Amino acid sequence: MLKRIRIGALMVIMTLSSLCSLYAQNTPPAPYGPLPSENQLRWQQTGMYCIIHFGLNTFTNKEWGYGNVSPDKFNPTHFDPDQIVKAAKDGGFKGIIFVAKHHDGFCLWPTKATDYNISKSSWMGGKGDVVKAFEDAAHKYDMKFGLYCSPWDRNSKYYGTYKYIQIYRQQLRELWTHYGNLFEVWFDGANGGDGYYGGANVTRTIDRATYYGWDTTWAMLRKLQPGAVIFSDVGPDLRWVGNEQGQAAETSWETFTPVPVAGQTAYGPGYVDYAHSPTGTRSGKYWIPAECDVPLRPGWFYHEDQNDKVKTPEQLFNIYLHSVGRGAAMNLGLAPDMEGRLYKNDVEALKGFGDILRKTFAKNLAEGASLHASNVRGNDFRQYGPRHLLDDDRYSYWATDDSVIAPQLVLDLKGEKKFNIISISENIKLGQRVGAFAVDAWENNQWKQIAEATSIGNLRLIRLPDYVTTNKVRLRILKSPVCPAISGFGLYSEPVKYISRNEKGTNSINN
Ligand code: FUL
Repeated sequence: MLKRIRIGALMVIMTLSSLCSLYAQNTPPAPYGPLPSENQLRWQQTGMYCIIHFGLNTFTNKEWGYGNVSPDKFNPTHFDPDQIVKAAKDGGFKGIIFVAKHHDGFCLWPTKATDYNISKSSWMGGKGDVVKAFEDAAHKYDMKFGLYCSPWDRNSKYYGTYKYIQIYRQQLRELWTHYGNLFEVWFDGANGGDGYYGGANVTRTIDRATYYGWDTTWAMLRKLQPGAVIFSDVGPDLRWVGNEQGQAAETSWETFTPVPVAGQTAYGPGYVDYAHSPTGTRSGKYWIPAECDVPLRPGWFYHEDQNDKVKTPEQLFNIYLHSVGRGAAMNLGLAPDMEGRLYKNDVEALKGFGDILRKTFAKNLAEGASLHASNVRGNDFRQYGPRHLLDDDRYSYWATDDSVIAPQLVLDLKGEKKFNIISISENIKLGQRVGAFAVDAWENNQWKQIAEATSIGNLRLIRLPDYVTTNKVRLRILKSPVCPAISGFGLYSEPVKYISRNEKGTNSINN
């Protein structure tokens, strides 16, 4: 009798424990490391946008105005924000950030905080508001809108004192109150130096660690623009990638632990050790992905002698692969000319770039493939099966049991497919998990490795050194501290005509 009870109890325990283990594998994987906020997720989906520099410098042929030029100099003859924003849209961009005030201190909206503003210009009889004009154009073309107002102000006689911080905050308050919902607010690290400063014509240095009181300003921003991400050298939402070539590092983590410059204890915009900015930090303390800014021309502002130095569509596509394709965002600088329009070469370059994007990503050649994973979490194919790699849901994903951290997935392409770009993404709502992966193609009755890379994050695009034709592809996760959660996989073919030719006349792909 006692024996029977014991056996019965044992069976109950066994059933319970197998139920438990089944349950355990059917619960979603635990998130790994810091996670993106809702704003960051939205930004990550935006992916590419343009920053527009248009102000007094446009008319004085300068990159950094000294702060002493008369507002009357601002006099575009055919200002056409629609033409500018539409050109960005044709380039595939999804938003614009307008530079409302650059280092020269000239405000492109009728601010009450300083006289050095557009209302003091005779343009439009002092009734112009360039910020508003760009906001309206963005709205019209269904583009997101963001703003940059330079902390450094070479015009203000108060720069360097607390009074300037009050003025600066007043400017920000106006911008964050009257120009709609901003998707991003931009801050840069160029702080202090020589300037006009109300006629003082001196050099002013500030303590970058304390002068601006960023915590207070950013708290104000969170209140006035709760949907905006904050960009600066160190975040808190997006980090500067550390160069103005638009290049994230080959390994670029979405997480980042900012480190102070040697010999300092604090970090902030303008005083951080930039060595880590292009790569970020594996399993870093914060989710602070990189934004890669790069001007379409050599300079950020318009200069006539750069009209023939506009980047080509192919160069822009390269930048795209090295920014968006490395889990970061691409922020391309546009420079309207003295008429107040984009020069024709710029418009053509944008259109050409947009065409490459549209043609290359028109069709995912992995679509319709049958998928065979070495493991599916809790055998729950509906929830965690590999079919989620090819569906339209950005966040549905293939996951494995917790114990399986190096799984493989074979895609039977149902016939030969020719491609030169591989795309893969993680469900970043569960953090950045994978540390390395490889892709193989089935060639001559065996697997041949065609790609190997490290970070994935929001998106990883790999452009192969040559086109590959195959009917089977294999993804191998090589390194992951926890079970992977992969949400997308794609194979794409870049139209041959866009691939630059080397001297011998054969096609070569610039990686
Ligand atoms: C930098 C500035 O100094 C440049 O003039 C430009 O505005 C660029 C986008 O940011 O920090």
